[in-house]
Amino acid sequence: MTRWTRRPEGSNWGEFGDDDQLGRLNLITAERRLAATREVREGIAFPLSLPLDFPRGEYALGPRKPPVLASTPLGHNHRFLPTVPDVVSDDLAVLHLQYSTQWDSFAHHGGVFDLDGTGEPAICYYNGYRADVDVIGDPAGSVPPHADALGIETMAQTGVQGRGVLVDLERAVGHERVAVGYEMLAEVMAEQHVTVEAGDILCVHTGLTAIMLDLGDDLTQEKLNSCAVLDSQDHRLLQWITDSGLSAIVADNLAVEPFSLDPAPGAESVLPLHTHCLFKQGIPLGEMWYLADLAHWLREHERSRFLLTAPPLRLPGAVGSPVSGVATV
Ligand code: UVW
Repeated sequence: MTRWTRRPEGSNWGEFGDDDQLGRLNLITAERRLAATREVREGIAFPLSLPLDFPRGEYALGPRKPPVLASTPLGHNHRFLPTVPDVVSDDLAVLHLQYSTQWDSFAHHGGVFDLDGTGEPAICYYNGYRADVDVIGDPAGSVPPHADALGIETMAQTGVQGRGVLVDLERAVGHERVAVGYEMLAEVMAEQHVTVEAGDILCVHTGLTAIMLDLGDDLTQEKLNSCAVLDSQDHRLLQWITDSGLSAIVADNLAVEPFSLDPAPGAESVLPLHTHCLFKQGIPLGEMWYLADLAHWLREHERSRFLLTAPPLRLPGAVGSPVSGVATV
C-alpha cells in the first residue's frame, strides 16, 4: 500500500516496494553475501563491541544510562532442590538500548513532511510509515512505545551479514576533530585503496571508542569531542552516500556526524546525516562500535575488506539495539 503521494527530496522511498522496511539492506543479496565470505582468508575474528557499560565518565551523565543488572527471583547461586547439586544463576537487565555500541533502526529517526500535499505535514519515517499508526508512543510517555513497523526486529530478521569495508580516518588525521566531507573522504579512500560497492557496509574508524575504553571513568567532554566525524553539512558527501549503493554506515564515534543542540538558524535537521540515511534512504547507522583492533590489523596487512556479521537483538517494537558484531578477515 502506498503511504504517500509526495516523497522527500533526495529520498528513495518506494524503490524497494511500497511496504519495504529494509531500505538499502535489500542490496545485501545472496551473491554479495557469498562474495563477502571470500574476504575470509585467515580465519581471524575481531569482536566489534565495547563492553556495554562503556562509555563511562562524562558520557554516563547523559540521558541514556549504563545497564543495571539484577537477579530474577531465581537469584544467583540458587540451588533448585536441596536433594540434588544443580545450581543456577539468572539475570535481568535494565538496558538503555542505545547507550553503548548500537544499531539505529529507521524507526529511530524520522522527519516532518507533507506526504499528500494537503498542507498538513505528518510526523513520519522511512517510506512514509507514520507516527501514531506505525511507530506508536507520545513524547509525554502516556502511551507505551512500540514500533509496529521499521523496528529493530525487522533488521534482525535479515541477519545483517555482508561485506564490511573500513576507511581509516584515524590513520589519516589522528585524533584531531575534523569534519570529513566528500573531498577528504575520497582522498583518504584513494590513498588507502578503499572502494565501496553496492551492498557494502561502510565502517568508519576514528579511534574514539578506543579512547573511551582507555580512559574509563576519566573520559571527559573534551575527549568525547575529539576524533573525526563525517561532515553532514556537505551535500556532496550525502549525494555520494546515495550514489555509492552502500547498505549501512557504522562508526566508532557517538553519532557518525557532529551533534549540536544549537543548530544554525534555518537548518533542515539537527542531524542531517541521520535524516539522509535513516529517513530518506533507508540506510541503518551503527554508532560507538569498537573498530580499533580490526583497523590496526587491516592497516598492517594493507587490507580494507572483511566479512561482517552484526545482527541486532530481535526485540519486537524496539527502535535501536546493542550489537556485538564480528568481523572475520
Ligand atoms: C545521538 O546520540 C545524537 O545519536 P543517536 O540518537 O543516533 O544515538
